[in-house]
Amino acid sequence: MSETVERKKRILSGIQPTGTFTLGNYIGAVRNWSKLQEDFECLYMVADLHALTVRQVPAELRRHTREAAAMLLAAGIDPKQSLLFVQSHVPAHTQLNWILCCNSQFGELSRMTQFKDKSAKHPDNVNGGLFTYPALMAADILIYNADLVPVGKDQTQHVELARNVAQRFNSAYSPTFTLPEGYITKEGAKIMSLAEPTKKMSKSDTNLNAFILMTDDADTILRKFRRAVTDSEGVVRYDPAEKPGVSNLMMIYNVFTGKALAEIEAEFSGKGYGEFKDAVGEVVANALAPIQGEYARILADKDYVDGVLKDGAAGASRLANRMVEKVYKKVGLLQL
Ligand code: ATP
Ligand code: LTN
Repeated sequence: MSETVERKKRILSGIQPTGTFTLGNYIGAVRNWSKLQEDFECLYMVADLHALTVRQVPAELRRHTREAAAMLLAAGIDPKQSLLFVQSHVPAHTQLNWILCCNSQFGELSRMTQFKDKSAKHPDNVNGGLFTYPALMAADILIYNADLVPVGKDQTQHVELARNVAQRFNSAYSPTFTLPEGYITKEGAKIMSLAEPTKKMSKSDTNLNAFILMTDDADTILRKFRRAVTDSEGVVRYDPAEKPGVSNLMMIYNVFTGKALAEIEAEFSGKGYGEFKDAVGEVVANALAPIQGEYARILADKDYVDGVLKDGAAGASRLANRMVEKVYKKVGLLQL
């Protein structure tokens, strides 16, 4: 990847290796990543440092990190087109992080809903990293001058913060960072929990029926959808406020079939939720099957995955180190 004046727009995104990816991660983020590779210069990252903001079992974090990389490759990230790397393999991110921490305000960090949610979820471990999480995420983005950041809706607040920090730095020193924008698809920007459809589907949910994992087999997928919480009306109708469960399932069906919501309503008019849920389960199982095949194949070749990550880290480091050098100079750190 060379930096020319007339460069393609650049994309950066990341995902935490906090567990196996869910259908929410796939629909909201990962599914779009491979599609963007043609038109953009893409960097995709396994955000292992961010995962440490919640206590992790070391051996599991290591395993999940490699699995995350394998899943991204299975989902269509092409290492010939894009850079795929692990966050901690590019130390420049943490070097820039400190500078951005010093340019982030306590007030703005306190307003982040993810911080509030995760503090409530882990009241015994409200650590400094959890609080400054968005400054590290800003470093991930700004270090590459990324133009667009494809994420699910829950991450828009963090991308906004990165933009504000960039703007603040640029005006305090001199134009340095590109102002990034979130890139959020209309469909499936927020897939909800199957057990509590007013909450986002999350891979760290303790209720195993809340999510579909990318590695779930067809029977498990069908079973989880059959159990999905709906309502007592018995009509397949899109109304996220009144019918969050059914609307969530309709959105998932829409993503994989391309059928409009009105078309889905017509298709299941007069039919019960049982038939509808089975139809959703089937399209999801069919969509995931080829990815799962690829995933098993790729994961079995550890050397290949590690080789991709090494190349990715080398390519990303070249770009990132240049930016850190520039920033350190601008803020007045002595260069010898
Ligand atoms: P955790 O449960 O550990 O917080 P998570 O499942 O929320 O993890 P992240 O690693 O934080 O996942 O997010 C990776 C990407 O997936 C982000 O772009 C995020 O916006 C997106 N994403 C996560 N959950 C959903 C969801 N339910 N619907 C749509 N997009 C989602
Ligand atoms: N915070 C993100 C993961 C993440 C990320 C990034 C996303 C870390 N660094 C940079 C986009 C750009 C999350 O999904 N929770």
